[in-house]
Amino acid sequence: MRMHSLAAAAATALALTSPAFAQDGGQLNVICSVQAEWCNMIQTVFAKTTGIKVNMSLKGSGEALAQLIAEKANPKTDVWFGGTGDPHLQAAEQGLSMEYKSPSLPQLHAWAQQQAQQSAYKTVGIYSGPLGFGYNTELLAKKKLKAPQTWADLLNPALKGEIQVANPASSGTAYTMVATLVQLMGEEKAFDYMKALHKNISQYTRSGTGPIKAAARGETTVSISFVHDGPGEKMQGFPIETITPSDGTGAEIGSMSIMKGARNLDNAKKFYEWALTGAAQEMGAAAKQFQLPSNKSAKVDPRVPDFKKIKFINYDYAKYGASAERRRLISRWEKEVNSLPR
Ligand code: S7P
Repeated sequence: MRMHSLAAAAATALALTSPAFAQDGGQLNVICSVQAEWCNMIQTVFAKTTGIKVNMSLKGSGEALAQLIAEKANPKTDVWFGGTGDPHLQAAEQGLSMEYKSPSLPQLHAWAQQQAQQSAYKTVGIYSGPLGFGYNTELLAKKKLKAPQTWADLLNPALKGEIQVANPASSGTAYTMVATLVQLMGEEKAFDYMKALHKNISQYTRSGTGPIKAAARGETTVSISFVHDGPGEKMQGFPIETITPSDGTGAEIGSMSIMKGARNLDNAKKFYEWALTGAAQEMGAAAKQFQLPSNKSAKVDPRVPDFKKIKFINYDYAKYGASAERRRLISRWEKEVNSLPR
């Protein structure tokens, strides 16, 4: 199926509410780590296109990796779709995912191909998105505060108890923040910074998307989040804006992997190839999620953050996607940051 517009993708998905459509192509078990609306859309459209029934389970990246480790001896998942790239690299390193070199790789941006190469083709980039801040414009105005522009701005004592970020032990988003700060400031300074930031944090949430939803709904003033999650909240009418820090930030390479021992391997490969097409990737924006698609032919919605205007660090995905480095940084964060009183 080739869809020509986001609207067509959305319309197709919405039209598929009939339980009567054929599902005789077997089944596929997918862990989906993007937000529910996108997961539901791909579940419906892929089933309609191929006749393959998709059993979909929704989990953030950190939780998804934990489940895949738990089911290693008896794999139940065929494909892991979406979620931050670091845990996909860890899954590759730990032998949880299988090598699959897609013929579609040349159609992808270099960063997505690089994610495949550095995992020995056990994962691939499907989207990218920058880390930054979300802020509730009404709460900021009420507090007579300016929007934060830099990482240092988050240390303003006026923001005490006003910032939410996820817990890096459970969230790929928050681990991206830790790895970004370490690369931006150097490890010692980054930990000093996170200790100071801790005083302003009201809550470390389990999932990475929680803080921007909380900021949108006025439950916190500022969030540290992927900025592509902002426009979807704004479209629901919430007073939320996003910004990337002017002193530099990191980006995720949202990834996809086929799991080793997949029980529905042929269907897993069909899904993987379909999910790499430009048309399938345009469903992200149709489902109000504004990551940059990895297929060069996918239309880029104007609400996708403009990467050319953002100051990026040169994120070392191989180093910070390694299990030992992730374990070390998270345990240091638990010991030196999370244990501090506020
Ligand atoms: O779909 C939004 C998004 O921010 O969520 C994904 C991911 O599951 C976040 O995982 P954590 O809950 O573990 O932080 C991101 O890949 C994606 O951009």
